[in-house]
Amino acid sequence: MKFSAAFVSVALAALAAAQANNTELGVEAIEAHFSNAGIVPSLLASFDPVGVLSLSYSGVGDISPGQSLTKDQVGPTPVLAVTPANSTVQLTGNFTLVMADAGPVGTDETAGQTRHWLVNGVTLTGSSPLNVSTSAGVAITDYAGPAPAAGSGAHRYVILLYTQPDNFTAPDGLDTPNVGVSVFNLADYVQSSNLGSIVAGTYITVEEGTASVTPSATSAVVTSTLPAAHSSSASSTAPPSPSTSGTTANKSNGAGSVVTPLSSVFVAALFGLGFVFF
Ligand SMILES: *[C@@H]1O[C@H](CO)[C@@H](O)[C@H](O)[C@H]1NC(C)=O
Ligand SMILES: *[C@@H]1O[C@H](CO)[C@@H](O)[C@H](O)[C@H]1NC(C)=O
Ligand SMILES: *[C@@H]1O[C@H](CO)[C@@H](O)[C@H](O)[C@H]1NC(C)=O
Ligand SMILES: *[C@@H]1O[C@H](CO)[C@@H](O)[C@H](O)[C@H]1NC(C)=O
Ligand SMILES: CC(=O)N[C@H]1CO[C@H](CO)[C@@H](O)[C@@H]1O
Repeated sequence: MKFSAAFVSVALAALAAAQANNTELGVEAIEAHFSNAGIVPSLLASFDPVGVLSLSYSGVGDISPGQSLTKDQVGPTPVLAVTPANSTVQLTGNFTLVMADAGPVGTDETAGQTRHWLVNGVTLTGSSPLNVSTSAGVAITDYAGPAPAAGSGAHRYVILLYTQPDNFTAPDGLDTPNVGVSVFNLADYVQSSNLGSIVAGTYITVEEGTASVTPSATSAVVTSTLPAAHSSSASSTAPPSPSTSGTTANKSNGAGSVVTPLSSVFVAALFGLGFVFF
């Protein structure tokens, strides 16, 4: 009886630790996705988000990083929310929302990116997760669903939320609403306008037709190998046997996501502990 009580309390503590760090794991996972997909360092010199950006398309639901979607699926304006990494992360004030086409893996980003969405003065409302609200903002470029040229490969559409400090100054040409979709240079825009750091980000891939070029290979993200996956007692007893997420298959550039659901970590921990104690 003593053993089983200890077993249950250890298991519950393990579950609590695992749940508390779910967002921490999500932050590390998206960092790994951006590196594996070549978004860092070619589009962004670095990427240190302080939260997880969730993206949802009506008719599809929540999108996982790098998920491959069709032109039809990405037609409607998506809904975004931010889950801060922890309670010390304060997200108040104004933010800028950007969606840029980073092209297929291996694209030379110095040539610029097609801008699919740009809103200044975005606010975050509610509590964790915070809704990304564009209603009080200035929509420089309204959301325009990705429609890459047929045969041009799997384009990576990167969605980023930046802090927008008081000294933010919209550069000429992107300082009034209703500017149509066009090519800009994200890095230059961020620097010249005094935008702050990236709060959170994610990306999707959209491909039309069959690619005539073979994109550079990318590797999958295995969340069980990330540091946060080893920071709780639950995952330290879990075997490294991730299951493949059903929604992230990305045949075109191999940047699929491999995740270990926390519940399976917990179940594995239970079995591990049970084996020791009984
Ligand atoms: C909270 O999250 C931020 C951003 O990831 C990190 O820099 C900070 O160390 C975290 N603080 C705690 C107490 O975990
Ligand atoms: C957000 O930007 C608006 C102008 O677009 C400004 O009036 C407001 O003071 C800003 N809010 C904060 C908290 O910085
Ligand atoms: C946040 O968004 C959800 C879904 O769109 C909505 O149901 C909820 O009322 C929103 N909350 C706030 C505080 O805006
Ligand atoms: C703009 O404001 C931010 C935050 O207050 C500050 O860190 C930055 O140095 C300022 N940039 C310029 C060019 O003044
Ligand atoms: C939010 C939270 O409880 N985070 C914890 C995650 O785990 C680390 C230990 O690896 C703690 O230091 C954090 O406080």
